[in-house]
Amino acid sequence: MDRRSVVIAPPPKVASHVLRAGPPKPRGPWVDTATGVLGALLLLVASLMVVGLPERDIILPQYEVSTTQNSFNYTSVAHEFMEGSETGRRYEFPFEVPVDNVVAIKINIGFTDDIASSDPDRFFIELRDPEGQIVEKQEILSNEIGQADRNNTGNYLAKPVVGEYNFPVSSLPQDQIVTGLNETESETQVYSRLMAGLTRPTAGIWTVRITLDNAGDCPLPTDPQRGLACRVESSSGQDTGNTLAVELFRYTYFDLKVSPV
Ligand SMILES: [Ca+2]
Repeated sequence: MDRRSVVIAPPPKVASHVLRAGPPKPRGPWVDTATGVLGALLLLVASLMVVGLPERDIILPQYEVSTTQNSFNYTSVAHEFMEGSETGRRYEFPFEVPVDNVVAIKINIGFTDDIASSDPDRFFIELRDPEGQIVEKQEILSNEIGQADRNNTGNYLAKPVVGEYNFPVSSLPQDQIVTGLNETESETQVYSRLMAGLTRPTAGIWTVRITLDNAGDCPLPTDPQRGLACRVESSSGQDTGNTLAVELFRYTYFDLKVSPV
């Protein structure tokens, strides 16, 4: 028997694969672009949802608000003023103003010197509000000396005088466009809301206080012709007073007109 040596040899190596982590496969540039576009689209959709979803659109009503003016006239009322005492010199004409929101008061005051050839008369005029406060300032009303009558030598013709006074009381609101506070605020509610902020209390008794400062007497001898005529009109040479009239007392007040735009 052929003995052969047996060589014990290690088993042949078997090729083995070892799995190792390696660097990621490089991506192409289009992948990044696509991802970016997708992200932007998602963001856009999300944004649109945020804008579109919240409740529903609220459209508030709009109103055109314009200011209107109204006025009321008191017609002539007269009083006789006399020198000699404070009560004779002064009188207060009362006028009831039943509304708020007065913006202006106009007063016309007139008188005629009852001794045409005498020196001028002079009155102080004050408008006082319901609180008794003087409005603006004191005014002075005086007449001119009467003119010699061409058709009747020695006679003089008195020149009636009328003073017109405008007293501002408050400013006039401006026209405007107003948006409702909510969807259902009505014209009436807008009117009430605005008027609550604009109303100025003016209702009450207003007075025109007149004071006779001086009733001019007959002139000094420097004007003998007029002096002579005056002595015919007033033997004492004195002018003791005159009747004066508040010929017009007009108060103007505002209101609002609210209409849908
Ligand atoms: Ca006079």
